[in-house]
Amino acid sequence: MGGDLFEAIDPRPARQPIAEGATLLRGFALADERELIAALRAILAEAPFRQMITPGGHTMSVAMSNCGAVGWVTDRKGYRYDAIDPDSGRPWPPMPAVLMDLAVRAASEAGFANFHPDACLINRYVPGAKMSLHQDKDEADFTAPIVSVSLGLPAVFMFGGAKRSDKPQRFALEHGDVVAWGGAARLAFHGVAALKDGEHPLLGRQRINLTFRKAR
Ligand code: MD3
Ligand code: FE
Repeated sequence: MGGDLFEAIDPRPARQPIAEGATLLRGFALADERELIAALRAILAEAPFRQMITPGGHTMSVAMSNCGAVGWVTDRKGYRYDAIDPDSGRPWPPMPAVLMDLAVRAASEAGFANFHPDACLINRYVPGAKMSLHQDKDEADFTAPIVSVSLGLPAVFMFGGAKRSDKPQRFALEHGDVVAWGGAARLAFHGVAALKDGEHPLLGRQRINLTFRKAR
């Protein structure tokens, strides 16, 4: 009864198909926000954010770290997944249960059963940081989805098509939003517009995005 009423007036439905294979779960991570942030702080104490270098020699505006069996890295030699953090020479911190469970539940909710991520890339955007249109192609198995979790300041996400030239649709990703990208969406071009300044009550002047991947 009351549920129907709220459904009628809530401008942000809980589950929104945004494209073939892509499902937006608004606020899905909110119930775990404090536990997620505490787990991230522990990971980042072992593997701090760093701005990596692209093969073309550019420093990325987004700072990155990883947890899990492997982590995504880039340097002058190329893009790849590696079990060792090149900054510390040690393995990446393991993926905490609170992160793993959230990713698996979100994938399942979006229709991707048996998601077994082995990598979580942690992206940090400060005001002005952006990510240009790209495809995620460094994983071994494109039948597995990628699950993304947005925390902190809102961002404008750009979701394009199979070709770089396909005009992207733009939509806002806010604190707590989770998206599962699989099927036809898995190899779509996508990016993030330059982060607008602001202050988030829990995270301050930044946006943190987690992407859970099956890399191997
Ligand atoms: C659509 N990160 O790390 S998350 C990336 O907000 C990346 O930091 C962005 O793109 C961020 O590679 C976007 C949403 C996302 C992630 C992977 C996708 C969308 C995707 C893979 C295929 C299609
Ligand atoms: Fe990506």
